[in-house]
Amino acid sequence: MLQLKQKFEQAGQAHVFKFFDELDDSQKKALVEQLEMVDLQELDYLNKTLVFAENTETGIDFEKLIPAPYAPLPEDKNTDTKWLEAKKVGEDAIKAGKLAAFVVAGGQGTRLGFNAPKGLYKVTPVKEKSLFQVFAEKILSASKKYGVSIPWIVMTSHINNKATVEFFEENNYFGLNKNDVIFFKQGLMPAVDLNGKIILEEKGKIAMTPDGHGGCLRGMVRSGAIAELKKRGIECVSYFQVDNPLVDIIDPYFVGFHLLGKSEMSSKMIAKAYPLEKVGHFCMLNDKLTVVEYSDLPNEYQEQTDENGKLKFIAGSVAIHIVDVNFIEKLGSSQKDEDRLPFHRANKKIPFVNDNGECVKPEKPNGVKFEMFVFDALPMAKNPVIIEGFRGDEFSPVKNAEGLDSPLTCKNHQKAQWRRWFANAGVEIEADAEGIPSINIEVSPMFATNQADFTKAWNELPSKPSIADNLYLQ
Ligand code: UD2
Repeated sequence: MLQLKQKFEQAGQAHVFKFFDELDDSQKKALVEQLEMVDLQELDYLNKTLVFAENTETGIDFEKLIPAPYAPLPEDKNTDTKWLEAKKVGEDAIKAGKLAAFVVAGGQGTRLGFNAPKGLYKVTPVKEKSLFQVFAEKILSASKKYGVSIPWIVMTSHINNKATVEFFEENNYFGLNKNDVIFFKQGLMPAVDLNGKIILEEKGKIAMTPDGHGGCLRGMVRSGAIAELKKRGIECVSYFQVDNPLVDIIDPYFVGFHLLGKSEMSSKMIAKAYPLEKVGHFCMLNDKLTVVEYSDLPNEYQEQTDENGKLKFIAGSVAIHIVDVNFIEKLGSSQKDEDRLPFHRANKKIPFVNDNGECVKPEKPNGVKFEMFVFDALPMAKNPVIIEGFRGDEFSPVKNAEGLDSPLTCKNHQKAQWRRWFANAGVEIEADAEGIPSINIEVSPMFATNQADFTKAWNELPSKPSIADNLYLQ
């Protein structure tokens, strides 16, 4: 205890003990446990580089950025030799049990205004399935198709872990084998005020916030998830975010490109829908693949066009990756700076106790939270591969309560996707100019998760349902 106090004093953080003598034994114990988790050296470094730094700009010379190369979608995936070869390689790896699914679901969904883990949000148009149910059924459907169990890693945070696990329990894991769903909590970082002092949230509690989705790398190592995957013979994971029900989780083409390219981390790019779309940009910087976040890239660069009038930085990063298990293990366990993800700062409103020991809820940002981003692993990856995905089949996130990227747009995009699949199978459903059908429809992942499988399943139906409002195919 004395040693701990000294350490915090030397680091200029002695104030965390300010109310220590007023605490009861269990509160004292809880605070000590929290403090023992803090890496003071790391915090000192972050204060120097991110909190006190005069220049908080990214340091990127935007003039040096060039668009990153990617494998563009061919006219027809099913006749293009390269894509067919990738599909075969991917399918073989999936059948051999080398792939696991991995969702990062530790975020707080503040923008959506939903007061529960985001994965519980009801997202489908007819059956109102939750995001977690959609993902579970996609994984279950693939594991039936390929005749293999596909483990699913779910990263939660200390805030939403309990509610997430309970939701899976209550729903019997949506038909998945309970042993194939592996939860782990992401790490925490102390939050500091604008002078770099750790914030006391209560007299006996410091403010700790989730360490960003990039925290998944060390989280997977520390929690033992990586060891479990290795034990099961898993070689790579299909990484996705909790807010995108359109994601094609088990995509053999993508797995195949990753393996054929001997890549440690691969990504899907989606052509940006409009110049200022809030996605990262795949760029090359000094020969390294880098994602430059929308908030870091000045508008003039986001809007730049080439001689044909096409957006120069068109490749949007939608947080869909295939990552090697060995690469995660290397980065997640390394003590070397060059192998570790950098932290970013985010200014936040963080409740605190004032000098009189009263709890205060600030009106404006009063503190700094430190986060890692998973895409910062790309410059460290060997042979990173990017392939193009078709937005209508891959990406429609639920981020905001209304407007762009909202529950409404997401439902419409799901329905438009299924209508396209129907049309391809020879069934026309009336739609507006954007392809959104006039009737409400839903296709369960258990029926099909892509166009080709849909046509097959539809043709095999012994009796076809009538095409009417609230049609549900399962
Ligand atoms: C992210 C990407 C953006 C683009 C977009 C696509 C960043 C900084 N930007 O933007 O480039 O790809 O997604 O939709 O990532 N999460 C955790 N733990 C955390 C923080 C987040 O698990 O501590 C999860 C969260 O649950 C969600 C995902 O990470 O699944 C994305 O988080 P976000 O909503 O903060 O990212 P966003 O929309 O700013």
